[in-house]
Amino acid sequence: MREKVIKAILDSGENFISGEQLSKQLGISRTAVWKHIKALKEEGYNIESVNRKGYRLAEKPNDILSSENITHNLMTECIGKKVIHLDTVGSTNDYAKEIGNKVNGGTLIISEEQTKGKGRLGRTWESVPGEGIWMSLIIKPKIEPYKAPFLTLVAGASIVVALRKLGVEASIKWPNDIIVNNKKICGILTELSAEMERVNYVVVGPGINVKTLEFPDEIKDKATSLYKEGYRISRVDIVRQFCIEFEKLYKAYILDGDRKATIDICREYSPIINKEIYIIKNNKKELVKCIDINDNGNLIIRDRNGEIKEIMSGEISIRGVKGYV
Ligand code: BTX
Repeated sequence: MREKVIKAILDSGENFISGEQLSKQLGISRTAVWKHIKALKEEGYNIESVNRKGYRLAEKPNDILSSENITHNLMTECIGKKVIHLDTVGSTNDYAKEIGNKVNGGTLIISEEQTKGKGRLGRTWESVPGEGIWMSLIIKPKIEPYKAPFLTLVAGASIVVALRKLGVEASIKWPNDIIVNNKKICGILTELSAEMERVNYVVVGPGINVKTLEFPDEIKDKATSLYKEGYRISRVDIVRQFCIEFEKLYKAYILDGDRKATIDICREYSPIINKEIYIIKNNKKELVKCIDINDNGNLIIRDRNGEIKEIMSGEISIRGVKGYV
C-alpha cells in the first residue's frame, strides 16, 4: 500500500493531492493515509504537507532509489522497467546471477549497501551504505557469447552520456572506468552466463560513487565521488538517465550491430587517446602510446619498439604516467 501512496503522489506531479482523495482512491482510511505519509517521510521522501491542500513532493529532488521513483514515467521499453531495491546485499551482481534465469531482461537490482562489492579479477569494490549507486542490470541479448564484452563499453558510454546530460564533466577510461577530474568515480563489472553458442543473460554492474567525501587510504588517491567534485545530483536522476541512454546504445548494438554509436562516445570522451600510458598485465608494467580505440572496441597502442598492437579489454589495467589517468 505504501508504494501505491507514493505512486499517487508522484502521479499528481506539482499538484497537491488531498488526504481525502488519497483515501478514496486507495480505499483506506484517512488515518491510514497519514500513517503511510509519515513512514514515507521517515524513509526520506521529501513530501510537503499543506493544510487544506494535501500532499505533494517538494521541489528538491528526492534521492530514494525506490522502484516507484525510478520507474515513474520512465521513457524506456525494457531497461529499468522492473527495479528491485534492496537495503543490503553481498553483491548486486551475485544477486542478479541468482535470479538471472527467472526475471525478464531489463531488470535492475539496486542496493543501498554491499557487504561484498566486487571489482574485476577478484578485487573488492568499496560500497558505503547510502552513498552511491550500487546496481546490476540483467539483460538477455540474443548474441553469441564473444560479443558480450562489448556491453561493458555500452554501459560505460551510457554512464558518461547520462552524467554529461546532468552537467558532469565525465570521461571514460577504456574499458571500464568513468573518470571525473582525473579520478575514478565509477567502475563496471560485467559478468556472463552462457552456453557455447548462446548467451543466457549478461549482468552489467556499475558502481557509482555519489556522496562519499572520505575514501579509505588505499584508494583515496584514485577515487572520487560526485559530491566531492561539487556535483549535487540526485541518484534517482542518474539511474533514470542511465536506463534511457543504455537502452539507445544497447538497441543499436544488438538489433543493428551498430558499435559506432558507442565507440564514438568512448573516443570523444577518452582521457588516454594520444597520451603515454602504462598497461599492466600480470603485474608487468609497460609504457606505451595510446593511439585509438578501433571499430571493434579494442585499444590500439604503439609499444616502445614502434610496433602497433591491438589490446582486448580482458585482463589488463591502464594507468596514466603521472597518476591514475
Ligand atoms: P576494478 O577491478 O577495475 O576496480 C577495483 C579497484 O578500484 C579496487 O582494487 C580499488 O583499488 C579501487 N576501488 C575500490 N572501491 C572503489 C570505489 N568505490 N571507488 C573507486 N575506486 C575503488 C571495477 O573493478 C568494477 C567495479 C564494479 C562495482 C559494481 S557495484 C555494483 C556491482 N556489484 C558488484 O559486486 N560490483 C558491481
